[in-house]
Amino acid sequence: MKNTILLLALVLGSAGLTWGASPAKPNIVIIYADDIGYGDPGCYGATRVKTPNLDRLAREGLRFTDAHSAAATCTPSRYALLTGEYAFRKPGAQILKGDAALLIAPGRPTIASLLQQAGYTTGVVGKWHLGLGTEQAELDWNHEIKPGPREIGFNYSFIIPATGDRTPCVFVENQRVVGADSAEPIRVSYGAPVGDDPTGKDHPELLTLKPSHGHNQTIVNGISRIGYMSGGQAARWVDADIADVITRQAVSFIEKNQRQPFFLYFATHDIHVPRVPHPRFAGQTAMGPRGDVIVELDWSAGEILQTLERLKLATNTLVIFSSDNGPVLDDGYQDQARELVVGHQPSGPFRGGKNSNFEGGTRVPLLVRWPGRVAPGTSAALISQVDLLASFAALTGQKLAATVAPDSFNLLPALLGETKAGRETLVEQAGSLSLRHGDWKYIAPGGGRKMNEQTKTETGNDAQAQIYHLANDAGERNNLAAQPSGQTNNLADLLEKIKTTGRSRP
Ligand code: NG6
Ligand code: CA
Repeated sequence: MKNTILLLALVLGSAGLTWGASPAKPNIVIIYADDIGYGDPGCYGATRVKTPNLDRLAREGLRFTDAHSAAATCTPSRYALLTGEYAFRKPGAQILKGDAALLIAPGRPTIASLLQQAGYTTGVVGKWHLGLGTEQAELDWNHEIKPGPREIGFNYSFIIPATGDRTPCVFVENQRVVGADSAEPIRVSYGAPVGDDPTGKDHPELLTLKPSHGHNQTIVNGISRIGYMSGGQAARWVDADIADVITRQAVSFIEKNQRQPFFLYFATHDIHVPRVPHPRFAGQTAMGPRGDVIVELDWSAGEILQTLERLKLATNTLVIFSSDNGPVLDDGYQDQARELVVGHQPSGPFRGGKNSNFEGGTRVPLLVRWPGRVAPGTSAALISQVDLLASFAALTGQKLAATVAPDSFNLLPALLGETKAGRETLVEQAGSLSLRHGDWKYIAPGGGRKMNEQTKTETGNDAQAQIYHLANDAGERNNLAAQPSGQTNNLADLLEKIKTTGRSRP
C-alpha cells in the first residue's frame, strides 16, 4: 500500500500535480505602495507623472476599477490584508506609534503563515507599521526584537518598524537593528523626550524639511519626526536612500528564493511622508517631491519586474500592486504637494482621500499580473485587500477553518479575471464605517469634523446618515438618505449585522 501511494505520488508529481485538486504554486509578489491614490498612476489617468512600469503591469495584467484597501489608513489596512479580518473588529487597530506592540497575535494565521504551510518561503520587505514586541514590556531595540514578522509567518524580514515619519529611524532585519552598535544603545519614546538629540520644536533652524503640522520631535537627517529617539547614530537610515535599500533587499529575496515557491510582501515607503526622493528622481516631475516619489515608486516596481524577467520567473509569478489607503497632499511636511498638484487628481474621480469615508479613502489602484493565467483587461469587480487571504488559500488548495479570516472572501476567480463578479457587500473603514452594496454606498452617521483642516481632506463624517448611488454619482455629492428609497434602513441593518455577527465570510 505504502509503495503504491509513493508511486502514485511520484507519477502525479512528475505531471506537475499534487493530491486532490491541483493547486498552483506560482510565486506571489505583493507590491504595496503607501498613500498612492486611485488617480496617481498613469494607468489610472495621471498625465503629470509618468509611471511606465505600473502602466506596463496594467497593460499585461488586469486593472481593477472598484478595488479597496480595507481602511483609509495604514495600520488597519495592513492588519486586514494580512489576517483577512476587518480591522474594526480588532481593538487598537489604529495608526500605531513606533513603539507599539505587535498587533497580530503570534501564531494567528496570516497570508504569510498560510503560504508557508503551502510550502512557500515568505518575506516582508519595507514598511511594517503593525507593531513589534509585547504589551507587557517596553521594547528593547538593542537585542532580539520579538515577536514580530517571524512569529506571524514570515521567514525573512527587512522592515521599517513603523513609518518613515516615526522613530526609530532604523531598519530591522530578522529581529535585529541593521548596523546597531552596542556602544550607542537605541532608545525610543512616545512620551517624554529621551537623550539630547535636538527636536524640531526647539531647533527649527536645523531643519532641511520643515513640518506643517505635528512632526516636531527628534530630528533625524534634518527632518523632525513623530516620536523621540536617541543613540543608534550609525544605524539611522538616509531618507533619500530608503527606496534603493529596500528595493535591493526585495530583489535579493527573490534571487535567493528563485528555486522554490516564494511569497514577497514588498511594502514601499513611497509615497508616504517625509517625501525625499533620491537625487536621480528629484525634479523628474513638475509636482515637487510628491510627484518625484511616484516616479521613484514606479522605478522600484520596475526593478521587481526586471528581476522576475532576468531570473525567468515572470510567467510563474503572480504580481499584485496596490496601496494601503487613498492619497493625501499635505500630510505634515512643507513639501509643496498642495501648491504643485495643479490639474493632477490624486483620488481620480472620487471624493476625499486618506482618512476619508468617501471613496477616495479606500478606492485604490489594484493591478494583477500573471502571464498566461490572467488575461489582460479591466475589471469592475468589487474586491478588497481583505480578500487576498481566502483567495490565496483557494489558489494553493487550502481549506480555511471557520474561525480564520472571518471577512475574507475567496475572490480568486475575480482576481484572475475568470469572472467580472466580485463581492456583493463590502465594509469600508475610516472615521465611520461605510457599507458598499452593489451601486449603493451607505456611510454610517458619526461624529468628528467634516474637514481635516491640516490635510485639507473631506472626511465624509456627518451626524446624519449618507447614501450615495455610485453608478450615477461616483463623486458622492447627492445624498439620497432623505429620499424614500428604503435603502437607509436596509443598509444600516446589514452593516449592523456584519458588525455584530463577528464575521462576514459565508
Ligand atoms: C498621522 C500623521 C501623518 C501620517 C499618518 C499615518 C500627524 C499630524 N499626521 O497621524 O503624517 O504619519 O498619521 O499615515 O502626525 S499612515 O499611512 O501610516 O496611516
Ligand atoms: Ca498609508
